[in-house]
Amino acid sequence: MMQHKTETKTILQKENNFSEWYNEILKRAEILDIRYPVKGVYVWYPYGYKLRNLIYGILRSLLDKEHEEVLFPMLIPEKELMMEKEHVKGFEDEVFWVTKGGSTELDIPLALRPTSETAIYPVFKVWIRSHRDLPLRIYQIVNTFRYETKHTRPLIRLREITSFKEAHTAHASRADAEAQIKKAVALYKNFFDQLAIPYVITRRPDWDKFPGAEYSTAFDALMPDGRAMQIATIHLLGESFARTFDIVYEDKDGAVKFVNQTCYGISERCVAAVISVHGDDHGLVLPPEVAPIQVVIVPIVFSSEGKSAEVEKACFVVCEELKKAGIRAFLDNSDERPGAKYYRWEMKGVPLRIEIGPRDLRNNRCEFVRRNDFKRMQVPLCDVVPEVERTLKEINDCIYERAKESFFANIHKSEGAMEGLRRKGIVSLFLCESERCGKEVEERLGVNVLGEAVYEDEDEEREKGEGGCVICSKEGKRVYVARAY
Ligand code: P5A
Repeated sequence: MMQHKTETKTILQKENNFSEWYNEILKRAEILDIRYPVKGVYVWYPYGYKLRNLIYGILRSLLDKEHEEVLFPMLIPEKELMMEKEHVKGFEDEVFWVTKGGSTELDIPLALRPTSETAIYPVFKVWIRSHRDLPLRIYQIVNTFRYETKHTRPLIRLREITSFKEAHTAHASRADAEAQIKKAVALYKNFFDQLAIPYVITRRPDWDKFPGAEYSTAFDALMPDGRAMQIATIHLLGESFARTFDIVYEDKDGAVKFVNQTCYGISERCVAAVISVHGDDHGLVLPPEVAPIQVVIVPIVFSSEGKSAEVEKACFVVCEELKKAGIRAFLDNSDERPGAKYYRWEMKGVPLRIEIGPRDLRNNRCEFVRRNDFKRMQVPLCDVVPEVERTLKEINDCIYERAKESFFANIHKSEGAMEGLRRKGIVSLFLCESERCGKEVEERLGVNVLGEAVYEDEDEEREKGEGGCVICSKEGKRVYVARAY
């Protein structure tokens, strides 16, 4: 690990050293304990789990407007799992099986859900009777299991995904299902905007869509090492699962029709994105909205003076005022030296630190230190609450601006041939729709084809346009490619 000793702390270098930085931050900020003795399976620390819950709280509040939360079983009978052909093909190598109860072989092997289509849709069949039952929109946040054979990574490529948010919807018509796809895209945009995470939205190429889907739309964020990470996907399932599981409804005119379905998912990769995109050499940098502690108050007492009752009291009063205003404030009145406290709370990404010392107190003020840029400002004690509220908003804006700057600096447009294209970040180039050309680009550049950009908003800059495929020169469309996680 690259480390530089400074007076009070050890700094971790994020640039050019992302992988080590990431693992070290998970440990030092107490997000995830990676010492659990099963590959691809990890333990949430209390602090990490608080962060996870605040992030998922945003997701829940967005979903709850139009979806209802449910909880389906984790075990799926072999027969159900195997019913949808495309779906099985996509997942068969990734399924964990339960084959014994004690020492008895089970009659029917049970799969640990890799995702829950085949657990949920047989139940949709009995829940849905008439057009009045539609649209049906549910979601659950559960653990799912995938026997990943690629390199596993905490929060990013897991064998037990602990925080799999999956939404499943059923509609009367294809148009309704497509409208739901648009809503899901808007919902996810809103979610990642609140996390200050920039992304591209693409239509995945046909050979890379979700098994069983007609098409898949994906959100990709950019990690600090220039690799893209798929942070959300939205799938139009159409009638494929409905036909397999016989999910029908009686329409107004008495006709019996198949439902049209969508599903969309997010995992704890969204937590990985928050950590990776915003963090710096001092540790986590958390958007205030999801920071378990938004403000830490540190009394400044010099060792010669010992503890000062006045300073401690002032700190306590400030902390209580902040809590009363609904701000997650914490008073660190432990015996550690201020330097050690700064180090700890910087590592944990607390957006704002308030320092109060004897001299501040004589002047009826305190000092704010912003985590994102270490900017200091003096604030009258009587203005603390409104100034904290204002500063937290400002910090959020700064974090987001910085993230967007670095994101857009790493999106390149290529006009010409493939040569010299092996750059960091996301590159857009012209490609035809054939799998052969797509795979060749992937192989030659060592990238993944993310797909054609999807724009919901007409005002957004259009990357579309047509040009010759970089492989076969036939008519192609502009698609994004990137090395991917
Ligand atoms: C959509 C929800 C599905 O499973 N069924 C229900 C659909 N889609 S998906 O693309 O396969 O997964 C959804 C998102 O989950 C993340 N993800 C993972 N995260 C961590 N570890 C893994 N092994 C893993 N596999 C998938 C991705 O962000 C993906 O977009």
